[in-house]
Parts: sequence; C-alpha cells; structure tokens
Amino acid sequence: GGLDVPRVLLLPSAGMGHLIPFVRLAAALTARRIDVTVLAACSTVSAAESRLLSSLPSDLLLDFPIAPLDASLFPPSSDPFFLRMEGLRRSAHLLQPFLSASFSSPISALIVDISAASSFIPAAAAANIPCFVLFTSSAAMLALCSASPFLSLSSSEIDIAGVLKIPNYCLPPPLHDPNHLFTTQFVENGRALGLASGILVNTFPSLEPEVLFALNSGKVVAGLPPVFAVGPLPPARKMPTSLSPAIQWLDKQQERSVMYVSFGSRTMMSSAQMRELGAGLEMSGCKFLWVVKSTKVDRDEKGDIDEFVGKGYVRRVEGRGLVVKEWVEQEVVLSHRAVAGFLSHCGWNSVTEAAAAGVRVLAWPRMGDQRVNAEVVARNGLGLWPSEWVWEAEEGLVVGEEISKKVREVIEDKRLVETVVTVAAEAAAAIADDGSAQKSFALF
Ligand code: BUP
Repeated sequence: GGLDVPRVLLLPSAGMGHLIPFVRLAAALTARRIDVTVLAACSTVSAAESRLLSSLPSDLLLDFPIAPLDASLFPPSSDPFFLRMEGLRRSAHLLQPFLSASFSSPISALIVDISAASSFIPAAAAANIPCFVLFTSSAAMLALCSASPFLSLSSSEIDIAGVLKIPNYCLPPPLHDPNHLFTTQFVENGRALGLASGILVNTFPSLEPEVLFALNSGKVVAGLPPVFAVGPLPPARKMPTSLSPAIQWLDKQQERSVMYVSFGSRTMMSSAQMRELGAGLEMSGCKFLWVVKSTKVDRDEKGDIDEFVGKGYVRRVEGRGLVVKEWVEQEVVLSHRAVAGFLSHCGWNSVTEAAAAGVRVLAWPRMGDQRVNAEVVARNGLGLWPSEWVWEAEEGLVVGEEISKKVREVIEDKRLVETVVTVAAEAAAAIADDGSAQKSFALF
C-alpha cells in the first residue's frame, strides 16, 4: 500500500442533508492528502442524490449494499429517507465482507453518519478499524443526542450541563414519544457515541462556543470522545457550466435586495400554507426567489407550480419574484451579491451556508432538529426566529400578513446587517489556514 498515506472511508446516510456534508468532508480530507473513498448506496432515494453521486470522480465512490428491511416492521408508506436510514443502520453486518472484497490494503479509519452510528461503531471495532462519526447537525443537537440516554426527554425544559437549555417544544417532535422508532434510534446512536474514536461536527467555535467547550470537557457526557469542529465545511467547488435561470435572475437584481426562500430538500409544505407564504411574500414588497417543493421526494414532484401556489400567481409576481421547483445551487445563491435574506427551515447545512455567506436568516423550522438549530441562529444574531409560528402552524396556518411583516423586519433590521457580517468573518477565520477547522483536522 501507499507509504504513510492514510486511507479513510466515509459512509453517508440518506438525503442531501447528509450526503452534501460528506462530499464536502471528502474534499476537505483529500486536500489534506488523505486517500478517501465514499461508500454510498448508489440506488438513492432522491434524484438530487443520484445527480450528486454521479458528479463525483468514479474512483472516489463505491456502491455500498443495503440489506432489505422487514416490511412488517417498517411499512413502506413511512418516510422513504427514514426507511433508508434504518436500512443502512441494519446493514452493518455487511461491512466486514464488503471491505475484504473491496480493499487489500489496510483502512485507517471509517467515518460513519450519526444515523448509523449504533451499529457501525461495533462493526468497525470487530473489523479492527477506528471509527469516527460525522454529526450532520449542530453541536447543540450533538449535545442533546449524546446526553439523551441520561435525560428525561419529557421535562418542560431540558438542561444540558447548565450550558444549553432546550425548551421542550424545540425537541424533534418524535422525541416526545419514548416508543417512537426515531426516539429509539436517536438514543441508541447517542449512547454509541461514547465508543467512537472521535466525533466530527460541521460547526465552528464562535457559533457554538459554550456547547463545544462543554462537549470537550466531559461536562455533557463524561468520557465522550474528542469532538472536532471542522466547519463550516466549504462547498466542494465546481463552477456551474451553464448558469441556471435562478442565478441569471439574481444577476439582474440590486445589491442585497432579495429574500431567498427554501425549506430544504425534504421538507414539504401544505398547499394552504404555501398559498399564505405566497401571499406574504407578495405583500412584503420585497424581491424574492422561492424554491417550491410539494413532495418529500423530488422524484415524485409532478404538476405545475400554479397548482401549489395558486393559479396566476407566478405570472402576477413576475419581475418581483421568481418561483422555481428545480434544484438551485444554494451555496451560489447565498453568496450572490443580490441576496439579503434567507427564509429557511434551518436544516443545519443551510444554517452554516448562510453563516458563511453573511446572509440574514428568517427562521421557520418545521421538523426534526430544525428548532434547536433555529435557536442557534437567533442566539448568534444570524437571524430572527418568530417562535410563535410553531404554535400557529400546529393550530392551523401562519398567515400571509404575519409572514410579510417578518420578511420586512429581516430585510430592514440594521442590527442584523451588522451581526451577520461578524458571523461571516468568524466563519471565514474558522476555515483560514491557521483557523479552528485546520486545527481540528490536524487533531483528527
Ligand atoms: Br432544496 C435545495 N439546492 O434547491 P439542509 C437544497 N440545497 O443546493 P435538509 C441546494 O441541500 P436534513 C436546493 O444548500 C444544503 O446544503 C443546501 O441541507 C442544498 O436541509 C442541502 O439545509 C440541504 O441540512 O436536510 O435537506 O432538510 O433534513 O438532513 O436537515
């Protein structure tokens, strides 16, 4: 084998929110002269994942097998991303045979997605391979996950080591049910973290200082392995060959005038809520670029935009707003000079991209880890989080007037303009040559 060149295997789980940070990590490790192979199930859940995998150099990628799930335990009607994650988690017995069939030289380390940690950490140990975890959300969520085996998740406020207080309504909703499969997985994966060789997380110290310090000083969980803040992971840059309609439209807009609206790759919105959002954006008088998603899985996306946002809407707002349903290059959008704000679901990748680009966030978290992430956004002055929207959405709808008011607030708030500049400077310092990410990679 190559003398002294470490070989690291990366094992991402399902969904763009997981695959993208792994691809970025692969680029970051390759740049540090590590021999990287991404093990990924090439029959993906979404078309976006397939496109991303096929854009990778072929020698970077190996197709990892997934064992079929028992349909009586996991009804095929469940969330397909969730089913795939569970499928991967239950495929750890395939690791050792797969590695002996695929590699003749020794493996230095495996980095596995948090959602498959509980099975792959022991499987890697059995194969004598040091196992690290990439935690694909915030350090705040990492603290919650690693402490979850020792917490009562039903208390009204969850106090983690006195440094992080999570109000109960901010928990990922399934965690309210101790018997939910998500809860079992979350707690099992959290418990397994103690057995990992280390944990990589896509954040940076100035964004989550207290939590990172607490994680690394044994305050959250005694004996937790080292936590490496390697973020914000820069996009694995490849310039677009042809400019998308969204970028061409942005090119024609004034500096810092546009609100970018997107709820991530797997969060859909009801048609009634979409219409309120459409009305709100129109009322705000701001320019906007809105990525509409009406289904969880992009392959199922059919029909006209008009069907979701209302007949005549797209034409009516023409010139002021562009509504698209295709994938946009979000990191290019966020760093475009015309973009001022981001109405976001607060998926963690989106938050780190907004932080790096210095774009103000209007947080509208909807599920999973998004409320915990929205708190990070609000705490750092990266944006505003109207948390009353949580209840308004639970009871019915967040109405257009309300949305319009908050959009204007984010666009006009002078203080936010200053705080996001600071956050962006800290993000840039974190990934500079002598920054925190470099130090974390060196330790790793
Ligand atoms: Br939609 C969309 N273009 O059109 P998150 C998303 N993205 O580049 P999610 C695009 O997908 P999880 C689009 O930049 C980010 O890197 C975006 O990840 C990119 O949310 C990623 O923000 C989305 O973490 O994932 O998709 O909901 O549920 O895992 O948080």
